[in-house]
Amino acid sequence: MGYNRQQLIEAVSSQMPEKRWLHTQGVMDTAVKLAEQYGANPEKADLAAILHDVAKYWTVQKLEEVLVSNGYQGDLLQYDKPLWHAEVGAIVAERDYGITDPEVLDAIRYHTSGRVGMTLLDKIVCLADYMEPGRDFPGVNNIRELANHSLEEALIAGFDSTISFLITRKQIIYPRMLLARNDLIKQLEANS
Ligand code: DGI
Ligand code: FE
Ligand code: FE
Repeated sequence: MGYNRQQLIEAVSSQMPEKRWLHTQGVMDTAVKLAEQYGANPEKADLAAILHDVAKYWTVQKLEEVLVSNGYQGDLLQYDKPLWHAEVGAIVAERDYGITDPEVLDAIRYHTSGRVGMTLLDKIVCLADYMEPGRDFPGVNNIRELANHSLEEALIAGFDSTISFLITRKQIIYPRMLLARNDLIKQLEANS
């Protein structure tokens, strides 16, 4: 318990290859900037970003064991394994690193799929994960442009890109991501 920021950084970076740590640093910088721009708490954005991919390189067996041993009741185990590290990240942030702030834990938990009713911090961490400077996929520059004026529009473009990618690869789409995307569109309509 009681890890300070530097200790967290050491603990997290030691569990991943260099390139993933560089990605994490990009997410930290981007999430802090977005938090300042959109009026969220930058310290919370930084903390969630540090931890968001902590379990990315854990084995499938370990991820499953954490979910099962923590009595996980959701539907993730029926969906693809690349989704599991987000929920496990939130569990280990609390259990192993003493993070208690539910906003930070949720931003980690929903960073891959989003959810209906995303908080400002959820949106910032999820979007920072899409647009950090190291990301290079078709459409990423459009997402960065959209982020200058709308978190929701940028996130929708991010989810659309993931969904299109999964469709071209004939992969299963986690329904929560579709629900999160639809909810963001409703939020935009409500504000227009
Ligand atoms: O962990 P990162 O690579 O930084 O980013 P992420 O947490 O957004 O995870 C992205 C990975 O998860 C990527 O390989 C695509 C995959 N993914 C995201 N949503 C879905 C998914 N895979 C499947 N099969 N279904 C999904 O709905
Ligand atoms: Fe991730
Ligand atoms: Fe990430």
